[in-house]
Amino acid sequence: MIAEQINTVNTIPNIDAAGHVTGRSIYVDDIPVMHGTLVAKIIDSKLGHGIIKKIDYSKAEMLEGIVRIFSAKDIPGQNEIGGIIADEPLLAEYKVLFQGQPILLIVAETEDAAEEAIKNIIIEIEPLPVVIDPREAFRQGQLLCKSRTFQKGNIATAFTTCKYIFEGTAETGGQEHLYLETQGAYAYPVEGDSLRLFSSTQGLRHVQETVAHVLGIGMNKIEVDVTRLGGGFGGKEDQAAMWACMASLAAWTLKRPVKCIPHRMEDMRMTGKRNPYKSDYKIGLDENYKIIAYEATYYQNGGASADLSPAILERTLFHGTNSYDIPNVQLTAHSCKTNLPPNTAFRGFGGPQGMFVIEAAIDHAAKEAGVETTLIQRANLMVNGTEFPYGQIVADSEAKHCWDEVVQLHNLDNIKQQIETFNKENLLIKKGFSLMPVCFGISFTNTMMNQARALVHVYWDGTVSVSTGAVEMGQGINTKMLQVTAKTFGISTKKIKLETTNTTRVANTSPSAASATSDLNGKALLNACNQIMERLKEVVRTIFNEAEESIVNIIDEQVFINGVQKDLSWNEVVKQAFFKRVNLSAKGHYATPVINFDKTIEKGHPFAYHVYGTAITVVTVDCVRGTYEIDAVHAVHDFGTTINRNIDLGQIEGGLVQGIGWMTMEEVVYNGAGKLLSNALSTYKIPDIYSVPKEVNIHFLKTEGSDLAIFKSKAVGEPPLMYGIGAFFAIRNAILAFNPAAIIPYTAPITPEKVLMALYSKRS
Ligand code: LUZ
Ligand code: MOS
Repeated sequence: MIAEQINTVNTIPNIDAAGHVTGRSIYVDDIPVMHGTLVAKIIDSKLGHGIIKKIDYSKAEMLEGIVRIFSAKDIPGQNEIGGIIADEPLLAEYKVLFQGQPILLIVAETEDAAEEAIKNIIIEIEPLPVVIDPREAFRQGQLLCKSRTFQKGNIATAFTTCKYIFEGTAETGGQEHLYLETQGAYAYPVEGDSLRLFSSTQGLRHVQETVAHVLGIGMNKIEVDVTRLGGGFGGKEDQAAMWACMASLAAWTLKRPVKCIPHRMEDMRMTGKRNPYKSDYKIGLDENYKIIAYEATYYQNGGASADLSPAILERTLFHGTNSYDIPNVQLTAHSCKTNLPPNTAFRGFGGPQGMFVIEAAIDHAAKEAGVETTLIQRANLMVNGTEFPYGQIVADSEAKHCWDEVVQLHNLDNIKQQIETFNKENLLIKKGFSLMPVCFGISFTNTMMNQARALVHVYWDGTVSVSTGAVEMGQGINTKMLQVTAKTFGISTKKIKLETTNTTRVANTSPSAASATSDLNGKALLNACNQIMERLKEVVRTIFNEAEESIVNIIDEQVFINGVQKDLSWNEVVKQAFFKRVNLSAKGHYATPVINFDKTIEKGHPFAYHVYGTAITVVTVDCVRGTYEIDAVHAVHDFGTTINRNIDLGQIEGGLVQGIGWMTMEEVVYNGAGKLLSNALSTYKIPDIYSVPKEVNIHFLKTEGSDLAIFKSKAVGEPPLMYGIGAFFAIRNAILAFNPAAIIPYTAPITPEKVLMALYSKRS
């Protein structure tokens, strides 16, 4: 019965779909504005590093339509923001550390007035040297936080026993989030020196507490409300706070409604992106290509302040060995302080950066040893019972299962044969392929963050209101929460309304991030629904004079006792409960059990479970032009028991294409002065309909799923992004088919320009 219900609920479409295609979905800029709403615009630094000598806005402030110009001195509370380390001034006072750093906030009646005023502001900055390279920052001792090392076995002695040892470097670039909806916030004063704040944020608590600190007041005076986001991808996990602080500072001081929403180019130059990494690796193998030792040092480009970089650094370490079982490992990570906007969370959160390095090391070893990369990959996939470098014992490994299934389903031998034949027959077009295994840990690496709450009201007409701490950002979380509620109550989804995410209904939320939103909020919601359900069952037993052991169910809104249908509907039970003065509301709480991590020894059991998968990527490279196409991606993915097949497939496809974009075409470029050159969609290329794989096949691995996943439906947000790494290696292999002596550094993205250079390069 339960299984059937899951299946019927399983088919529901994303409840936001109709609103999105008809333009009725409400984003921050669609909220009806109050009378007298002002606009806030940020004046940002045009220099990458320097000492502020003079700021003069006296003339600008006198202009028509200008209400007020705020500088650091006008902040009533604390100027320093930052979720992990408070090291980032909201408005720069003495120094600027990056181009795009906010210095002043203009509040005006209209945007035009603000633009006019900007021309009349004088800011003098004495330039200092700009550092944008993480290795250079490291040499200068510029670090954002303590460096960390994960260790297993003993690499020093292990390397002495290896038959093959290879060393090299690997680099991955940044990535612009390019959420369709830019950052933004709208704030207005309410009674009691309080604020109501609409923010495009993944993390309501962080916005609420940051605004409270900046204003020097309690969190209880700030109500944050989120309808939905037009995408986040990590870019609004912490960085939404800055825009919220700007709108709030003005609204609270002026006692007027204020909107602060940047244009695309302002958003692109002022916000941080995925952390670029430069890394060193050393890999040692025995005569059977078993990896005996692996050493990596990661230089993370953190930007000018810590933001989430320390946590991202940590996840790089957690995923440094991807899906491989390696007995001796040493991974060291440095978070380097550079004169760039603070880099931040981006789908995968440092995991992809770490995985690229081990894949590069394995590919390097294979090419030098003269064997196929896939041979080394397959020979080292982990199995249950082995230990991750951070101490967690592998208990749920589907690594070989996924690999073998995709190899068999898509007949890898046949693919290889076809590619070989094609490459023999074509002189100037070459194909290549790769396999990319993925193992991603599910839970915030910071154990404390793995908690959530939900508030459910059953109104006495039988309709239901659901609030959770989850933020809908296009990933379909509201649809999944609707399914959890409908299934638990045994009622139609039509009876249920998903409310906005709001700090007065659900407090102290963790951000919707780490792929953990459905699990954490779903389990909290399940807990709330079950509390109400137990009370309703008691009401039913009373009505029918049934003993406590009798089993009450509600299926399709009808009451069953011990499997026998009664003449009593959901609506009637709810009404009866209300008459009997039974509480029809509940607050659910969930904290992931089992998990722990001890940073002093860098060991523990940080993840509730892991998600596995393997993708085969096939590409075609035009060896005259350096352009390429992704022919196909075939993946076997571990969904557990999915509760919504189509939404999960959408997450896989979106993640995959975003990963391919990061690896192949998205190139964040700053010049030596720290100026963002890829500052618009004309200079920053993301995958479009023409650059997606021609064919995508996603297979659902048949597994049970984990009890720590909501209804055993495993987390799906971030893991598929890493399939995109396969595109890099497939393109690299196609280039080698054209020119076996090509020099192709492990430097992503592998743009068409780089492909062209590599095609005609030669090892000396
Ligand atoms: N955010 C965070 C994340 O604060 N901690 C994490 O472990 C994490 N992982 C993935 C994405 N966002
Ligand atoms: Mo994220 S990188 O899960 O906000």
